[in-house]
Amino acid sequence: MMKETLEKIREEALKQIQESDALERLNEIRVAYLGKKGELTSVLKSMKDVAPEERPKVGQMVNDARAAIEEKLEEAKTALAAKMREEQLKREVIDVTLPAKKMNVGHSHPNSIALEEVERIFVGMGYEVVEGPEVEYDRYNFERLNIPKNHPARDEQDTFYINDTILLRSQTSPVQVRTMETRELPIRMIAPGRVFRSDEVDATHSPSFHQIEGLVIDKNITFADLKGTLAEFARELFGPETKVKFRPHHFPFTEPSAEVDVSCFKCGGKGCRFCKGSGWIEILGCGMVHPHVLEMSGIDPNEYSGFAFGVGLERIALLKYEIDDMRLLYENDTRFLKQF
Ligand code: 2NL
Repeated sequence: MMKETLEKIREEALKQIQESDALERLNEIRVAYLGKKGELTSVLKSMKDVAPEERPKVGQMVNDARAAIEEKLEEAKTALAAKMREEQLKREVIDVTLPAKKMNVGHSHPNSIALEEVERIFVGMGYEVVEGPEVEYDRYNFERLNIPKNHPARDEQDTFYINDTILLRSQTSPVQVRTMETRELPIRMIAPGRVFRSDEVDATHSPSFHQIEGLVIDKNITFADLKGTLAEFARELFGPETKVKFRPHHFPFTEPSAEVDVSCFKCGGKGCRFCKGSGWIEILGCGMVHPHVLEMSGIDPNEYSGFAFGVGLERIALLKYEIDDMRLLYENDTRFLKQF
């Protein structure tokens, strides 16, 4: 009778252990069978109903059952822990063959490289690099440069106005005007910086781009000085064989004025796809500073004369690095930038 009961308890316990799939469940089974109020313990408690001569035998059977259940519990626990560990390792698998993330250290922008080159050339000729505000008075941006009210360049369609008198500079000339107004003469300076025009974005236009203007003012400065300076600049920037060509032009702030072409540095002037067959590439505008412009900044045009020029930084960067779309300069994609 007792033996059958024990057999049943033992079988039932082992079966439950076999079927359990969690450590918590194994613990519940331990308590249910081996705990203070567990089934095996209650069998021991009912020993008083067993004949005395039978007691050692029954006691032995209870101990055997307990040992068997404990052993199975231990086995199941070890097996379950191993299984859980294996599943965890599968879940957290690391693919050591994946390429490592590269350190991205950035790169100088083509504009910056081109600007440093231009600055190096002019600093080498004794020029100062001067900077000034990007938000300007229309007085400095237009009036003082001989661009009167009603001039088409002042159109709200082309210039970003903050209010009636303040705007985003459309050129860096106001930096030169401020310098003429405050500094001792002579002046030899370049003014690089960001400028703004109300243009739609396309391959050659942007509402915000960069310009480098140059200004020299001294006694006896002539157009010959301008030609010599820009010819040397072109040779240093595009190579020693580079020729320059001055075409008459009009700017309100210079007289006479010219646009400057350089011989194509790709084909040497024979004509190619790059210079659209002409052999020449336009790079800048220049001229002798208008006497009225000097006067408005307090410089006597009978005593002093000067030349000035303006060049687009993006234009130089696009040409020099053979980039065919200006928009690439503003995306800051390092795959593009690191090519220069
Ligand atoms: C162009 C033309 C030019 C100037 C800018 C200038 C500045 C002062 C006085 C006189 Cl303070 N002139 N600047 C002169 C001629 C041309 O720029 O096509 N730029 C992209």
